[in-house]
Amino acid sequence: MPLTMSEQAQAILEGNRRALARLLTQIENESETIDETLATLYSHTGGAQIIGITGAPGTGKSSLVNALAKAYRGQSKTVAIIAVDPTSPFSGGAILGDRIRMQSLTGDPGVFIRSMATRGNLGGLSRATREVIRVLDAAGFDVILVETVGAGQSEVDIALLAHTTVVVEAPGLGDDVQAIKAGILEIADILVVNKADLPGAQKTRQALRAMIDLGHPVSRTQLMNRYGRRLFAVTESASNMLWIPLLVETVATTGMGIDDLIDAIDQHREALEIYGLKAVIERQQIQNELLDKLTNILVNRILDEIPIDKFNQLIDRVQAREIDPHGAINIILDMGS
Ligand SMILES: Nc1nc2c(ncn2[C@@H]2O[C@H](COP(=O)(O)OP(=O)(O)OP(=O)(O)O)[C@@H](O)[C@H]2O)c(=O)[nH]1
Ligand SMILES: [Mg+2]
Repeated sequence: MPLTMSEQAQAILEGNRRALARLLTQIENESETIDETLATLYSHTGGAQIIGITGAPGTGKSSLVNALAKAYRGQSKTVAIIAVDPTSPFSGGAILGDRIRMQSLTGDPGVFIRSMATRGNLGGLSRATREVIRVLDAAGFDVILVETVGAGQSEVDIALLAHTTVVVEAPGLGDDVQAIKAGILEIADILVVNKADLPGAQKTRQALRAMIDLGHPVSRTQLMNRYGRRLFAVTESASNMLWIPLLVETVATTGMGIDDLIDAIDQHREALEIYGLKAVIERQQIQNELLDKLTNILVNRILDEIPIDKFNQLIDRVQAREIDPHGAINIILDMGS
């Protein structure tokens, strides 16, 4: 017999992994029957440390996540891992590869692993990722590691969802300096040169070091302003925090440098707390989500009022240069009211 909403939330709060997995599937399928469960779980969120791990394909993100998870388990922390693949509409391949690399973690009840891929649009994936993180937070995981392939918007999305963002680079992925994208300094709290055992690691490290030294550190609040409106005021202390990305070298496959990486993540977390930025980040996330949800609802409400052929006629008229797009919007808003 299916569980009622409150039974479902209760089971998840009590650590029932099957109930948890079922809810995550419902989130991915955009099920509309879970609102009540999510509302119940929401009051139990806020305890998890959320760490984003991003970077180009094959740099060793999954191997690093695996090594980090083991290290956190060594500190008796529970760990949830989300592998997000924005480039693939099928999670099968991603799951298979990650399962193999994370094999050593399976069987440990203190670790929970989940893969997600795009079903439709990227916006849907990032919305689902946000809900999945939240449910795992409510389920009581101490650390949530979110792996995502560095691919434009999804990279920025994860930087805005995580407390700490780790950007992974590795030697041997084409021309070292060219392979490093200009935007990463904006989202990276920590830069990792993984595969430090391979030739060329030193070149990669030097290129990143030069970038950090030349770059203009961007405060977290500036980053937020760039990618979304901020409607609320922040304290001077929070807006003054300039964080220069820490550079760490690792060999994910042997565990070399993992302690340094954990140390760097801890330093970043402490800095967020000292400057009062954790609360600011959370406020920004809540605001983004409210605006995002509101936009969705209002757009759908207006579109529901308009017959599809009327909408198509407007597109025809804009294309024929009879009216401009702004004029078309005014007509739509008049029709809806
Ligand atoms: N030599 C060496 N190989 C590594 C290291 N870390 C990872 N690898 C290898 O690099 C390959 C890719 O590692 P993954 O951890 O799957 O990389 P990823 O970034 O998660 O890859 P995608 O999720 O496909 O983007 C695997 O064959 C790993 O064994 C390292 O530090 N040194
Ligand atoms: Mg991976």
